[in-house]
Amino acid sequence: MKIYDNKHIKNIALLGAPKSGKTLLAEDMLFEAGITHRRGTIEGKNTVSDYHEIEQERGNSVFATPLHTEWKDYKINIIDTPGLDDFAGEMIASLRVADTCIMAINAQHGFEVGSELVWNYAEQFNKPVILAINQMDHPRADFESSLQSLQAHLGTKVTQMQYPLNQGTDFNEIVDLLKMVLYRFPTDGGKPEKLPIPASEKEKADRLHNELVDKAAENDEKLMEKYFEKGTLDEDELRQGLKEGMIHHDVFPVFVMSAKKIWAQGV
Ligand SMILES: Nc1nc2c(ncn2[C@@H]2O[C@H](COP(=O)(O)OP(=O)(O)OP(=O)(O)O)[C@@H](O)[C@H]2O)c(=O)[nH]1
Ligand SMILES: [Mg+2]
Repeated sequence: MKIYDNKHIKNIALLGAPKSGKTLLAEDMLFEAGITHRRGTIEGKNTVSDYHEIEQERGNSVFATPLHTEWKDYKINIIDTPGLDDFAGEMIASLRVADTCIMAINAQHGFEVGSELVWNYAEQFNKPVILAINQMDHPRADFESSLQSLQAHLGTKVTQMQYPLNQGTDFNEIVDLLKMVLYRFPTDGGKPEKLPIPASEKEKADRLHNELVDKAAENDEKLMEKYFEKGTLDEDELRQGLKEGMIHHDVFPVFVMSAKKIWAQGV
């Protein structure tokens, strides 16, 4: 493995209510990065992260497990934390060292009691938080009510980056509001096709894209000036504004995914 300086090492903590899908997401991340060559399952008791006997017996994480991968010029440490409050100490220790947090939200339940407990800890550390609405493939997945529950609890800083086109068991399409494309995933997961947004979705996607541009511009005076000059912002400018917003806890971006089918793009 290459030697990395501190600037090129990033710690990402996976947080969320019990059973929201953090361990399975970690499993996907390792697989997608080519670190592993098969994806384990919780039921199969063979995930990389829940390797301890007690975790396999219980079927949930008990310890915060650091996992490692490389991306571009960075070493990424992924820390999979337990969602149960009994093991909150493990999560708090991970929050201390995290550069960014990804908080998994179960699309069946939205922002649930377990999410709130985790959020209260995360807020104390003031780290950037990405919200990932997971389990979009579940028959009871409900994106709109999950998003609304996030907005009700966390307010207008909740920033929609994507929405699913076909939630539920057939889920394989995501409209991405930053890139303004439709991602269609193959049945077994993996790399998606990038397609134009269908005409029937154009109006909705344009409206939500404009809201995203407003949000990005709000966080940076120079960007705001550019926005007034040009009437819009390009992808890099959007990323810059959103990044500023995330650092200052003014933006909590929301992505959609299925850890079970590795349909996560852009998270
Ligand atoms: N349908 C569906 N099931 C999922 C998905 N992600 C996770 N699950 C299931 O949800 C259950 C919990 O998944 P985990 O990955 O262990 O969840 P966790 O957040 O790590 O749970 P704790 O360690 O207890 O906090 C398992 O049965 C998974 O198979 C998903 O995207 N879709
Ligand atoms: Mg877990």
